[in-house]
Amino acid sequence: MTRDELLQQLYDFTLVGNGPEVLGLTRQGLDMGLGPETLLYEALIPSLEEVGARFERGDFFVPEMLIAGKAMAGALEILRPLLAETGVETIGKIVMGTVKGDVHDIGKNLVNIMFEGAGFEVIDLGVQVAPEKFVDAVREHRPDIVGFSAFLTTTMPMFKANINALQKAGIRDQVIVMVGGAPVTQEYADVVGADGYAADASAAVARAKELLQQRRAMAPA
Ligand code: B1M
Repeated sequence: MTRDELLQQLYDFTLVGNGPEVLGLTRQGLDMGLGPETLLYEALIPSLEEVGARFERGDFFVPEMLIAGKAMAGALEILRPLLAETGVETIGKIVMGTVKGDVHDIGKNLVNIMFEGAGFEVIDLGVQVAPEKFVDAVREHRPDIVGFSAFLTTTMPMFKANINALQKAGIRDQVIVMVGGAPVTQEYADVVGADGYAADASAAVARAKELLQQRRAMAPA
């Protein structure tokens, strides 16, 4: 099988949610020498985008979305150690979670993997995380950054609720707030008062490093 044929098959089997084929092709792709980023950005993620487009058109329903998501999540588990392969020292701590009311976690998990790969310690609170749980985690773990993911226009307002909860607890200034997720924009991040936004996992790492550097440069010696 050629490289292009493998990527096409990986795309097609993800689209129909065939988990065993997706796992097999992911392993085969790695054996062929394809990088984990190639498998992700040239097959797995475009396939899920197409799943979303079909759902919007009414050609796919929730079960199709679910099995495609599961197939992708399986592949991500194989790619995780490769993406997070790192010898670098811990450069910061981040608490991450998908906001209350939202069960999407593939994007968040990918961001976590890239953060780990860049040397961050990641504390993952999972999905449907309520504001008080974020507050408790910030108090307990004292992270440099708290990251909120939201994937639905209806759950994006939880960013503001989370930030309000941090403010009410008197700890808003102790932590950098980053937000992201498919429908989120820089403008929205600004409106809710987040410190940073990124459109994808690699950009999230770059932005986090930037914000951390700024914060540390401003901190009293
Ligand atoms: Co859902 N869903 N879904 N879904 N689902 C979307 C998000 C949708 C865009 C599909 C569509 O209509 N085109 C749509 C949202 C529309 C909107 O609000 N604008 C949608 C909908 C409507 C729904 C339901 C409401 C459907 C229903 O029940 N009628 C329902 C909601 C359930 C709920 O949460 N309460 C629902 C359910 C589900 C499943 C459970 C079936 C499944 C989730 C499985 C899972 O995550 N474990 C699912 C899936 C698979 C999708 C799509 C198809 C794929 C999502 C995905 O994993 N993408 C999605 C369509 C799409 O996104 N095009 C869709 C791949 C992933 C790598 O990308 O998630 O964007 P992404 O993550 C990126 C960036 O966003 C960014 O980096 C990530 C990696 O590069 N990022 C950050 C993420 N977090 C970040 C944090 C940061 C910085 C960057 O800083 C802290």
